[in-house]
Amino acid sequence: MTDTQKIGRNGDRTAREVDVVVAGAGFGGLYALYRLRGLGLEVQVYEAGSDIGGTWYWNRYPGARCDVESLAYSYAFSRELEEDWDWSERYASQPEILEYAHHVAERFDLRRDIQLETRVVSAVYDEARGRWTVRTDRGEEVSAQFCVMATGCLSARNIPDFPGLDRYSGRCFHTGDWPEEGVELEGRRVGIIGSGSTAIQAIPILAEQAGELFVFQRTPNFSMPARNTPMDPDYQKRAKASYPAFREPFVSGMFGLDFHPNDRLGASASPEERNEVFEERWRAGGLGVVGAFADLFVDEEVNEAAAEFIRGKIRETVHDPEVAELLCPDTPVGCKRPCADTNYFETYNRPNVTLVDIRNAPVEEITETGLRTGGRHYELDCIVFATGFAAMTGALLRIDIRGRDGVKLAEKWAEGPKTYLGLGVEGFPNLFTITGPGSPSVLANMIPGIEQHVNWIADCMVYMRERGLRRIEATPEAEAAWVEHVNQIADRTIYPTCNSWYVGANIPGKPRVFMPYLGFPRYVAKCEQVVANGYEGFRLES
Ligand code: NA7
Repeated sequence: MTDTQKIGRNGDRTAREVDVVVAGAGFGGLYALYRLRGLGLEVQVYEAGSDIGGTWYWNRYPGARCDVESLAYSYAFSRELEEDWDWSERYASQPEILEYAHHVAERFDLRRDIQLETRVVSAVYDEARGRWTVRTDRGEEVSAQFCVMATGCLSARNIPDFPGLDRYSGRCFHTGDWPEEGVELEGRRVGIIGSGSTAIQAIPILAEQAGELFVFQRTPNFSMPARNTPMDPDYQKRAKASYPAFREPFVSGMFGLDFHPNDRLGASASPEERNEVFEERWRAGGLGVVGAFADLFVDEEVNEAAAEFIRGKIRETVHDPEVAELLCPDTPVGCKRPCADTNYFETYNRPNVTLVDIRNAPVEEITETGLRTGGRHYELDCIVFATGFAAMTGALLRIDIRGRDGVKLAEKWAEGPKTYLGLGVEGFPNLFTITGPGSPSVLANMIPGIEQHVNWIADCMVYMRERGLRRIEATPEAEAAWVEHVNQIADRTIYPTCNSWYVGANIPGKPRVFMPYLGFPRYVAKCEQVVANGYEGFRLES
């Protein structure tokens, strides 16, 4: 028996009762614990990893780095925290972000309510009691009034079902589960499958470490130089002196990101003017080219101008014209997640790097000693899977979540995720999802997105407590209208036109639905309006 269980009056085991179970101790779970504990609630956090940090704990691959400026990719809830933490680079590396998560946990004494190496495996709603029974892979059971799923948007790893994988005798790793002790690659023949933003960060470093590197690319991606630099102390000081004003552009633009959105329309600019703007943003570094014009995501011609500008840069950089062409994407810019890199395209000029185009010749099999594609066998000492995640829904669906009448979340979402505001699900009372599908999540700066969600949930719990309400659930009408609205907004843009993980296209058989909500400020306004109207769209009961 664990300390989360006790003997009931009849000698049976009864689950420990808490107010809230939080699944996940990444940035969402940490802040949820801080806020909800601050309300006097008893909170139990379970974390599958052996440390806190979520995404930034698991993604330890070489080159892992955030492509949102570090000063903006940080919590805003505590002035003291803002003051006492200094970032060392414009874009923080994974170790530094993890260190920041540790600092937050120590500073606010969070660890005592977090149980590590414990995965939530099921959450079942008991309608009679109005409580959730949560079970873990350690066999523990706890009963909670609320469940807060802080399970992350990009945490359920995708390793494609390549034939023969089990007979491979070399070492293989998914970038999202990189060994903590690192991997010795010197002199080795390394293969990496994938060319998304993870691979684009890892490839330049792997190429330096490995004897030979083979990149197996199915779809090329647009990438822009990050131009990362050590943090300028004056810049950091100025930002901190008026932190809310510094953060403002990161939350007020459509994406809540440092795209530095331009109000100007590309359609009314000449080709020369457009190129000037693209060039200026390319030189500044980061993802700014994507925000070059207000119509870049809706006007195909403007988008194509940006695409051709970046293709021009790839052709200038990569010496071998055939390799350069293979690296030029033919999708609209931004339609798949845009990437920021350090020496990505330059890496293809190294003599130890080979680009293998597998668009028309998929990986046929993994053999004992390597990989076969296009009729050729590649001997490899190590295979790196940079093959992404079952984005947005994967981490939720691998938990056996059952709501009212025993309905499984997996059944409810068989045709794609359905939520109200990406916060609540009809049929699943008192269960909240942080940055869930239907919320801006991956199309916004994650940390402000998390803070906004946690604050909304905490305020909702206060509202319920003050009125003696014990149950909150999205109504079917509000949920259906929201799902339709999320898709209507996306359909006005280029987003649904390509096979991205935003639409679930990276996972065979996953329903094709655009999952994130586009427009962080509009979303925040909607959440506020829902509250102002007495939690409109939710049914509240005592
Ligand atoms: P992504 O962006 O999903 O990239 C995964 C890559 O793996 C991508 O290039 C895929 O090609 C490729 N892939 C996936 N399955 C296969 C198979 N079966 N064969 C060959 N290639 C395959 O994941 P990342 O980890 O790079 O980035 C995820 C997010 O994490 C990132 O956007 C940040 O927000 C943080 P495809 O494009 O599907 O043809």
